[in-house]
Amino acid sequence: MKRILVTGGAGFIGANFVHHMIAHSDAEITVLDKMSYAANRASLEGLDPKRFTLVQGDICDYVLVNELVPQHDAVIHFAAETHNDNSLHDPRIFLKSNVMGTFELLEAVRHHEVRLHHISTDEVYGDLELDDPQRFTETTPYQPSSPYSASKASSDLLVKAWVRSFGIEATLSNCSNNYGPFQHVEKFIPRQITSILSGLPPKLYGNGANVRDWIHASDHSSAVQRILEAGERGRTYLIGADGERSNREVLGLILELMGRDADDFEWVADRAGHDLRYAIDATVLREELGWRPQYTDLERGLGATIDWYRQHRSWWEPAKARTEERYRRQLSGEEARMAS
Ligand code: NAD
Ligand code: TDX
Repeated sequence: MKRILVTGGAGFIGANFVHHMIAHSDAEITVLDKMSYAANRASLEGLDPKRFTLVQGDICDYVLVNELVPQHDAVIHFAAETHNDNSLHDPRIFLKSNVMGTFELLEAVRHHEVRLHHISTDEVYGDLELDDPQRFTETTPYQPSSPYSASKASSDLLVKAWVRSFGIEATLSNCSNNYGPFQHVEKFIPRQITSILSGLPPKLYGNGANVRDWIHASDHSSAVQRILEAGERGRTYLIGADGERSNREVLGLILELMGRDADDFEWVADRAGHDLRYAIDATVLREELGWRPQYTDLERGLGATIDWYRQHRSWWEPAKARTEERYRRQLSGEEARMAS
């Protein structure tokens, strides 16, 4: 697989994947990214121009998509609106990019007979009780909670329908919560790290008991590469690294690693419809495709991530004030709604 089109490659996981593939394959990569607020050109700086091109454009653009797709051997589809809090305040763009954008790509890979790998999330399965011994598997029924996860579930179902009805050459993966370099400051871990670096208090939603199953973005990349090499057409693979921790525990680790007191944060109002717990069983990927995660020590991974944000202030500082202002607006909108 020589020529790869990576949608959303200027975002967090897409950029990590591009760096991974440049280092661990001989693929030539084109990134198609509309450069939304979540994208950052600096995440792709320094890549060899013989092997890497960035095209600014929208996956909903039929003409552009049909020009680019046939020039490639595979499309790896990361592009999406990805933040749950935003989806609660302005869901329209989530349906447009995540559902209609995926539809445009599906039609293009069908007509041009190009392989597709669709990137999705464990959030399509809804949530688990804290004491549930079950984890999500490839056969767990879909039960999304938020506009974001419903839009991702919709896109997954479109991919499955295009496999069955049109025989497209596609695979899917649903991954747990990622962390690592290049993650936008709106997301939980970078928000807390960059708040501490900016002299602002970290903010914990609800009672902090919600559990997320953390995986380093590099492990997500190696899993996707393995699926590209050996995944079976039409199959879904779950990606996770057994990293379940409560939000309170993760924040506690960040505070400790950054030399702060354990209670040096603020409790804030809970997210509407907040999923309680996600947990992935990645047995199929491990046993059938022989994939193993490498970065499973969360404390070490968080330490390295904190160092990265310390050393890359110019990467995140322009977005920080804007993001905190957006959170303030969302909160006051929520308060006004609840008062009326
Ligand atoms: P991100 O928000 O950091 O990046 C998304 C990228 O997609 C941005 O660069 C944005 O500009 C681009 N994009 C959005 N709409 C587009 C459009 N219409 N046309 C072209 N480009 C567009 O997201 P991320 O965290 O890197 O997530 C990438 C993918 O992985 C998403 O599909 C997401 O659902 C999935 N995922 C994320 C996580 C996680 O923990 N972040 C976990 C599992 C799955
Ligand atoms: O300031 C915060 N305080 C807080 O307690 C923020 C931003 C979040 N939280 C909580 C909410 C969640 O329980 O932290 C947890 C993680 O929140 P997010 O980073 O917003 O991630 P989540 O909602 O779990 O979704 C993420 O993982 C699955 C990605 O954003 C999705 O794109 C992916 O599909």
